[in-house]
Amino acid sequence: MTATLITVAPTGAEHDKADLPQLPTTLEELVETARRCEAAGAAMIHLHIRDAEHRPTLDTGRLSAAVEAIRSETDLIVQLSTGGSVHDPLETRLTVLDAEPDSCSLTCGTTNFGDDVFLNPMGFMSDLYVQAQEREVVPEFELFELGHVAALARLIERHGLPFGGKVHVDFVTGVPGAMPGTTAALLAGVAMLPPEVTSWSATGIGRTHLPIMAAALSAGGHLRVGMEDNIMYARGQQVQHNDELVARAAEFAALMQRPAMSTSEARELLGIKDRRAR
Ligand code: KMH
Ligand code: ZN
Repeated sequence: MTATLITVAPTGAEHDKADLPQLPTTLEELVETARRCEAAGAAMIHLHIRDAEHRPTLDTGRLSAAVEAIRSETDLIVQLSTGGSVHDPLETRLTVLDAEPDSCSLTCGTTNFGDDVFLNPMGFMSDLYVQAQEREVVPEFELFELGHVAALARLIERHGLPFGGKVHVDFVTGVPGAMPGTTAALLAGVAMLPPEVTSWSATGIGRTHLPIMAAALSAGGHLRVGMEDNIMYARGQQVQHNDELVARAAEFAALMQRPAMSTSEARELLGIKDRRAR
């Protein structure tokens, strides 16, 4: 059994700062979150950023500033979301790569997203795939549906392996209207993965957070946690800081004899290019 990659997704694009003041949205809060989550056992951060009014934005200047600040203050792998919010146009989502992250998310198909639709047509996925290859950014393939596994296989067949030669996927389960956050659905997805996949992780939205963590650990997968996905630590107890979720994941992984992976092990696992200043 290998060690466990823990990714923290601290913010997302859906929660409102006004309802959840502890949600990290400013650059200072994101850097502080990154530091504490690294200390608690995270090796990668999946980042969405906000504007001065705490609204989701894909502004290149702000994205670059966040990438640079987290890269200089921590050793975390910095993954930028190219999903943004459901309201972001496809062309703007492609500009995320201009901020030169280590990794980017790449969702493998359109999906229900609560009452909204999260749009990812094949042409957009192909463009993002090829641009990530050209810019030496490692994609993490987000799978919200079983059909997304088939779309991933098509992308690999069309364009070859991603930069770095590894294929890492993340099952995002439990989004209302998409793949449920159940062990059965997760294992069905794992069974369908194409042979090129070298590692997988999983997250469960909301109350599926813990059951999916347990299922992923027992099936050899890695973990994503964070307030983007889940804001409740336990019944009636809101998460106060993302490091609580990372610490719990690290504890659980250690108990399962699969302790949290170091950042250097994670860089190796994912085939990340070293962009750190020396
Ligand atoms: N905010 C969702 C619409 C990603 O980061 O790539 C999309 C999302 C996936 O969170
Ligand atoms: Zn995201």
